[in-house]
Amino acid sequence: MTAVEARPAQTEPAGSPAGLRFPPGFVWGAATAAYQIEGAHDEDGRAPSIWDTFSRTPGKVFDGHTGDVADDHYHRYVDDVALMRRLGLGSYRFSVAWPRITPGVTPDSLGPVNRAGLGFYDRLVDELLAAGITPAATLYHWDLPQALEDGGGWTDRRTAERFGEYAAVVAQHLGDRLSTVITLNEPWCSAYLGYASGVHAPGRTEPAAALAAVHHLNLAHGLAALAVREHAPDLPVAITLNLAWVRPEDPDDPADLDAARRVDGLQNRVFLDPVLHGRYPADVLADTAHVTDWSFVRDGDLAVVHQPLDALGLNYYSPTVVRAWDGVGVRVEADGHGSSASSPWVGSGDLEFPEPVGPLTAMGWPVDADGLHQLLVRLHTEAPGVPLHVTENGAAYPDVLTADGAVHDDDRIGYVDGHLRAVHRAITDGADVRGYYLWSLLDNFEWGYGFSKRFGIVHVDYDTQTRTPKDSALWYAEVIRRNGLPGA
Ligand code: IFM
Repeated sequence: MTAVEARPAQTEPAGSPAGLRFPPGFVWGAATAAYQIEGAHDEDGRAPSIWDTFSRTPGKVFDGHTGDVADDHYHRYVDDVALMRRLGLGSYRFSVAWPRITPGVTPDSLGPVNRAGLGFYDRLVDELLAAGITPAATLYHWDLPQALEDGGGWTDRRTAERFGEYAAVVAQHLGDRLSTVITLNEPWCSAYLGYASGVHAPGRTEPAAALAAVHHLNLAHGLAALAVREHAPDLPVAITLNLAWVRPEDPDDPADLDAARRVDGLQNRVFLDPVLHGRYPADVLADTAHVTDWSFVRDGDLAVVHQPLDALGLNYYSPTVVRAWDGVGVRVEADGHGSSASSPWVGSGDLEFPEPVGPLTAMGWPVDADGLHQLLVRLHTEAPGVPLHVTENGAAYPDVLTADGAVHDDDRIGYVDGHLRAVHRAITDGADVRGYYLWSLLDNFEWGYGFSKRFGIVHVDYDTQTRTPKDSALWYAEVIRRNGLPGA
């Protein structure tokens, strides 16, 4: 393994002639999620999650793999933390697997706390702190206990209630040592990919259920924030959203503009508005009225969702271009009436997404860092006073471990460099961006794509579990050391 020595970050002011420097104290991190890296799927009392069930269902994961072993991080976390330290990471964002913490949870009862499951995160957090790395924990990164899905999953408000209780357990046990707790990761994916398009666990294709899931995820965030504040009052609370930078294909076409409004509503404002302002957007309620009457929103719920935030996390990968459906080809609305039941765009009306234009990553996602700048500036305006963190950003590319024992991933370096410049521009424009977490530290189980897509800055050989820092990891270590980018 390449040795990378951690050195203290420099702290020149942003815009210094010495190069592109970030503000003093800017947090440089990397992120992962439990099911994607931990493995140890049946150890120390862990119960099955919806992703265990889904990945075992033939045809659901592209290469037929599961997260049973993944990166075996559960057993290798000491070495993985040592690697983070050598890279000089200031912070590590990981997620806690709910099925390890209360494996006996049912829709009506949290069940006993599993000390062995908690013990893993105890040890991980202590190891991180000993390495000088601040631990930022996400409470939910998609691995819902299967027993809760059997009772309705996120379509049932009891799941939100149990989530609040689970959040209290984590806050009581780890709250004194975490730097931040993030309630949910990308609830858009949990709701729409899990319950409308069905490409994520639990694989349901029920548009009305997806909107119930949206609300219960929002409610879960609020209940968790309240629980954390009760049990760990000093622990900063955040939520991470994968917001879309939505652009109409033709900004002069009113139909395209309206399509962009509808996508913005379903992806961005249906989460931002209740969390930041305690209300659902009227246009989204109207657009989706033919799918559901939203009667799952009870009196008082929105006040619970609307908790003060100590930070807001943004995950950004690529822009979203949309146009009105031209009457030819596949329209994308999932309206519950059989038009396109496998679309995540519940009640969107007729719209479509043009073929993305390159350059593209291995996911087929266009590379356009402007969206990151635009979204950070928008969040700064919509959530004044709330510190922002880029909690995920990165790219999959077809990496090759070459004969020299390295991975020369210049394309990933270019991607991250461009996006860091966009973050820097947003800071210059006034956005209060405090940190950046690269997705991902390690190659890992990329959900429905299995192990076929590699997002890591560290290559993982899944047969031997050998970790090899890619060129991007060495480059990122240098960015961290300089607290900025070379040249401007
Ligand atoms: O791997 C995922 C992660 O779990 C959530 N955000 C997007 C990443 C890349 O698809």
